[in-house]
Amino acid sequence: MNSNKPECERDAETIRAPRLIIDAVDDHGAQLAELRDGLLSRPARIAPKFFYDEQGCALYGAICALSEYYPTRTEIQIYERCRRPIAAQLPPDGQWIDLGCGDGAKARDWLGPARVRRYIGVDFAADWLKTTLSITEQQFPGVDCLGVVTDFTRPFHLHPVLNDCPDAPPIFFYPGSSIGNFTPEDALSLLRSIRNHLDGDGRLLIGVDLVKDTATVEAAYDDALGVTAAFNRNVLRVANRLLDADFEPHRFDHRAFFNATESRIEMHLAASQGHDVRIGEHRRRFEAGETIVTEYSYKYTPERFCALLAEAGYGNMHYWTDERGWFGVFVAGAGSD
Ligand code: AVI
Repeated sequence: MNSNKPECERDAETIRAPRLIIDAVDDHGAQLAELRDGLLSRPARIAPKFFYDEQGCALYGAICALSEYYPTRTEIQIYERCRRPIAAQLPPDGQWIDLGCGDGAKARDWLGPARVRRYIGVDFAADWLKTTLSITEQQFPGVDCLGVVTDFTRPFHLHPVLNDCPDAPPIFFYPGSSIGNFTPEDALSLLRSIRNHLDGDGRLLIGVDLVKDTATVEAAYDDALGVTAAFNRNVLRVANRLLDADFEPHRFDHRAFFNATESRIEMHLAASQGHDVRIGEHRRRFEAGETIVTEYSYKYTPERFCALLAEAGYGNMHYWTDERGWFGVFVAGAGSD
């Protein structure tokens, strides 16, 4: 009998269907209002989270495989080369919180080396999560697997879930340099939100794209095959579906450039000629050359990112980069309160 044990200490055979906790995620009305208001504002903007419908996820997968898009493969190289020293900075027998887990592949490579006791996938998309949990449970029958459906880009509270295993320190994993898609202010709030879950041995393991020469970074966001352009334009199809709008993606050009003052790639969609667009009950004119801001991707220096971590209350920081210094992997713990 083991039903009185915390979930993470039960025998693997007793864990069946993937367990999902739905954390009052989706205020669909608020999401639609955000999308509509952004498109009606001047300049027009769309939050990058709207990129990722089924087609957007497939296009993003294709971007990650492009020769120009260095971040994914550089981050994986760092993990492969530095797995042991990184794992040495992480507490054993912890709870691995995989933020925005997607297919969970990057996290699964850590479950053995970091001797993880419990895996918690966190994502906005419940369908992704179910598949990720099934695969992870199958590959790691000794690891307790759990999913939380939530929008962790807003302040979040995983304490009730983590307290189920109070002696297993949390390790938050946020790979892929998605932190770069937040403004520094929003990145600070997210880092603080994570920090609020850490004490003692808890850690954050995070991947961050670093500042480099402009040509390399611009090519990564404007590839020769036009995959990133398709990814960018696809967000207009998402807007059409969600808002009953009539954007014609081919009437917008993909623009991607490095803004050195802000240290960020900016992605825009620029109207190729002046034309009107219906957005639900509204009409909006886009003049020739007028743009919709679709994404910022901030690039940090290691010093700047460590300063952001310190400002968010972290201490005990370590980082690793590839030999070109293009990408950084940071481990940080709770600083002194
Ligand atoms: C998801 N995120 C980290 C990607 C990036 O590099 O900012 C999204 C992306 N946009 C264009 N290409 C990739």
